[in-house]
Amino acid sequence: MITVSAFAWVPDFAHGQVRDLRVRWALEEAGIPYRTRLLEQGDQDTPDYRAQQPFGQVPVLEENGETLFESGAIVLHIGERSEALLPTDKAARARATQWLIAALNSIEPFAMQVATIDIFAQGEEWARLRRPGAVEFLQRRLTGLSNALGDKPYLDGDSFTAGDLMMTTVLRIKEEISGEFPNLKAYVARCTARPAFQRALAAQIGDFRKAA
Ligand SMILES: N[C@@H](CCC(=O)N[C@@H](CS)C(=O)NCC(=O)O)C(=O)O
Repeated sequence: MITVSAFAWVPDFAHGQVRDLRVRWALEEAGIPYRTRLLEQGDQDTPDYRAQQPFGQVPVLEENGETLFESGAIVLHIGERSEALLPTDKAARARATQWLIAALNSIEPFAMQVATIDIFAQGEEWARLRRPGAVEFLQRRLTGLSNALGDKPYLDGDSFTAGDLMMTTVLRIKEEISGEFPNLKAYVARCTARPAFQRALAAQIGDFRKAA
């Protein structure tokens, strides 16, 4: 059975944000069962775990003695087993991959700039000076995304893909900013209303409660 690494404890603000959620969601969409390996403080720095994830982060997916890290790579790997994530049509599959990478490469770094300021640098003078520019840059990227989505239900049209899964998790990082765009707000609501997302979220929160 597949094992996904996750943290036993994170601060409250990170509940529902930790990146194992992406993998749980993909597995739920694909209908593939999994269990979790909950890391206690310090586990991420053991040589065994570092051999699986060089940066000591979650998630790692483990199956039949093979391991994979990076949430994007893992979601694509799961997607190879499920049309619910990656369509079989080659061109549509490439477009789904394109949106997944756009989420990670063109939006997430800018959402993370704002999130990092808000979480780790609150009250610092440099953060007060930097935040408006970081927000403006994120809004510029979100304007491009909002225009590309238009009034379609999903990024590639009528069908949900791995690209939507990843984009949704990235838009949730600074939901109050992505929510300034009505179509992005509705898109996140549409994607997170999916039963697979709801199960994944409940499972992540449930693991934090169990470990508490
Ligand atoms: N690019 C990585 C990022 C993973 C990541 O940032 N994981 C965070 C939790 S959301 C983590 O493990 N942070 C602890 C650390 O960096 O030491 C991925 O998408 O898998």
